[in-house]
Amino acid sequence: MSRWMMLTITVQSLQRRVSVGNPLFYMHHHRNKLKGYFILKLSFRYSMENLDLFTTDVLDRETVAIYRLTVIGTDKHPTRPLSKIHINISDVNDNFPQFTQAEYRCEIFENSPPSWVCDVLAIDADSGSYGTVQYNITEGNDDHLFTVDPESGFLSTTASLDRENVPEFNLTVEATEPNDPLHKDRATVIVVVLDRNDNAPRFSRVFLTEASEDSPVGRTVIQVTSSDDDTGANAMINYSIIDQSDDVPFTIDLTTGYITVQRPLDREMRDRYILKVNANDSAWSISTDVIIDITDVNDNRPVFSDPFYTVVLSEMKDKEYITSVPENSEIG
Ligand SMILES: [Ca+2]
Ligand SMILES: [Ca+2]
Ligand SMILES: [Ca+2]
Ligand SMILES: [Ca+2]
Repeated sequence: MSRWMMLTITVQSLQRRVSVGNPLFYMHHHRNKLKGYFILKLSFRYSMENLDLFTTDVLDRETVAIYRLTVIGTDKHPTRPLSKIHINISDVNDNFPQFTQAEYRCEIFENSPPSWVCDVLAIDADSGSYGTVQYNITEGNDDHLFTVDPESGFLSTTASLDRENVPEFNLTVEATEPNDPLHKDRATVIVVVLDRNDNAPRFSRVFLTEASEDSPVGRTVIQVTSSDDDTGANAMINYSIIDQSDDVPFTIDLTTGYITVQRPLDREMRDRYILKVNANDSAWSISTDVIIDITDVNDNRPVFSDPFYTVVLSEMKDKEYITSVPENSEIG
């Protein structure tokens, strides 16, 4: 930016035609006819008439860096160019670096070796050293897991990341002019750590329950639950009953883990089931025992051990205990 600029053009052939105070000359800018930016004024110095060129407003090199002006006489030959003036606007450091975005969102998979994450870019409209930008991470990088190339703005990791430890980083990057640290801009870089299936499911507890032997088919006896530190599909668990040599009267729901009665139970046939239940997240597989004790209900009538019981009775006094009859039924 240059406030007032004066340029003297001596146009000898014009001297006789110039009269002070009249609008004798005008300027063309080669591109967009910025007529208002310059004005020519007549002056007398060293016994000569001169044309002085003045600016009428602030110039901005970052808007127009070069003016190509044509001076045309207006008295007799209006269209004949009398002089051409090229003006290069010299730069001053009047622009700050500016990031192209206030916030950058970047993604990287966890467990990746140190690698490129994304680019940040700040632009300083000035030229040369006035427009040079240096990048730096100023906040959110306490563990030095990230680095930014000071010249290119390439952001990369220095170590592999663990999504289960820190799923997202919030970095502040700064773009500074090396020669003027007060000329700077800041931006936020959100680094989202993408998940890999690097955690196996874990069962939530020991699974031990009782089921009454008259439980109807379809009744839920227990729910097998598990957790997985991963996220999304990497934490989707499928359940199944495995390694069952004998046929078990239970089934498990693939996704909910509900174990339900599949066939009628009979405690007198079998009073305990130990199911081996598997949990699978498509990469990892774990299993646990689920113990189901079958509890009794009074579902057996008493049965006598002998078809006949013979006792010899003498005359009874009043009431008298005669004998006990063994019952052959099982508990119940
Ligand atoms: Ca600058
Ligand atoms: Ca400038
Ligand atoms: Ca997992
Ligand atoms: Ca993971």
